This record gives sequence, C-alpha cells and structure tokens, in this order.
Amino acid sequence: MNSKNIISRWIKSFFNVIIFLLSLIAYGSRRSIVLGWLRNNEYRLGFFEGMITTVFFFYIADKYAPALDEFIHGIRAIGRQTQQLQVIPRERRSTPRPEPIQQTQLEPSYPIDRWEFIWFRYTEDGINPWGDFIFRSFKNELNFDDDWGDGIVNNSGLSNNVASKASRTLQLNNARRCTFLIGADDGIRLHVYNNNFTETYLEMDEWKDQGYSEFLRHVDLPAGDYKILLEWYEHYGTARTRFNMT
Ligand SMILES: [Ca+2]
Repeated sequence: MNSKNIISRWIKSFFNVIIFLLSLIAYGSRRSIVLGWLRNNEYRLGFFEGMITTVFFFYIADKYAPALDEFIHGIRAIGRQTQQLQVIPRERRSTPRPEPIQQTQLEPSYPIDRWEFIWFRYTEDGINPWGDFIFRSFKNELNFDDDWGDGIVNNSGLSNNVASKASRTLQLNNARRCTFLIGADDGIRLHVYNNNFTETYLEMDEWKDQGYSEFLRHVDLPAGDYKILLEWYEHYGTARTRFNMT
C-alpha cells in the first residue's frame, strides 16, 4: 500500500532471490566442493548422489520460483510508486490543497447493474492479505466462471499472488430460496448482507490455498436489496474463480 511496505517486501524477495542464486551456484559447484573435500580426482557422480541432488534442485527451484516472481513484480511496484510520487506534487501546484482521497477508491462500491472487481497484489498476511491496489474492472453478467490456468489473471499483469474484491447489489422482487455456488483456486469468501449491512444472510469462508474446489449453500432471502461481496485470491500455480447464483 505505501512505499515502505513495497520496499521492505522487495528487500525480502531480493534476499530470497540471492539465496536462490547461491543455491544454484552451490548446486553447480557441488562436484568440485566434494572433490576438494574427498581429495580424490577420480571421484565421479554416483547414481544415488545424482538422484539426491536432482531432488534437492527441484525442491530449491519450487521453493524460490515464487520469490523470483515477487522480485520482478516488486521492481514494477516500486516503479509505479515512484511515478505516483512524481505526479502528486505537480497536481498540488494547480489545485489548492486537495483532501487525500487515495483510500476511498479501494472500498467496494456495490453497483446495482454489474460486478465491480478491485484487484490487489495478494500478501500472505492472514490478517490483511490485500497488498498494492492494481486496478478496477467490471462485469455485467451475474454468473461467471473465469479460468486463467497458470496464465496472467485478468490483465492484472500477475499470474501469482493476486487477489480481488468483487461487489454488487442484488435486487430481489420476491422472497425466494437462492442457491449460491462459489468455486476457487485458491481461496474464496462470500458474504451476503442486507442493504445497509446490519444483517448477514450468508457467509462462506474457504480462504486457503487449494486446487480448484466448489462450495454450495442454500439460503432463503426475503424480497429486497442485498449487498454481495466475493473475495478471492490466487497464491501460486493455476487460478480460477467462479460464482453462480440460481
Ligand atoms: Ca493456485
């Protein structure tokens, strides 16, 4: 959210990348280290040693590939932040002391006729998983099933560590039993509130890393307006999100 957070995260991922590179170097130079240690120039790579080092290499690669991803996008995030810092003083010169409005655009707006999606970078913080704001998008259809595989998620520029808050107002002319189906890879949460948020009609919490999974709930809703909030995140690997109401 602020530049301190971005820089501290970037430094963290920078060190992860360094460790990853050191691991690669260690892997590459393993043979000469072992040779020096054994003082045996006729030492050759044995079958089991080959197996163990290959498994070790894939373990390291799997562990640090997300860090490489984080590292690259961290540089972009700092670039974006720097651009913002450069733009703000210029705007302030022409406008007499504007109020800070940075945060209001991050709150879901619950539009009546469409979904609003607010996209964020995902952070592995259990309390606040919402990282830097990326952009907003909209979708008219009530029901959707977006499957991005392991590609870029919805023009966010990210294929991993991306999250969204989708909101919309639902208008029911008659009381009825509604069936909510949500699906996600990875985590998802659905909240259905009354129009002024004083009552919660439905809460589904499947906020965890998982392969694509679907969850179903029935709920009786009186006629009226409802606020729907669908939170979703993709941690790593493939990504998909689905909402279906009947
Ligand atoms: Ca995933």
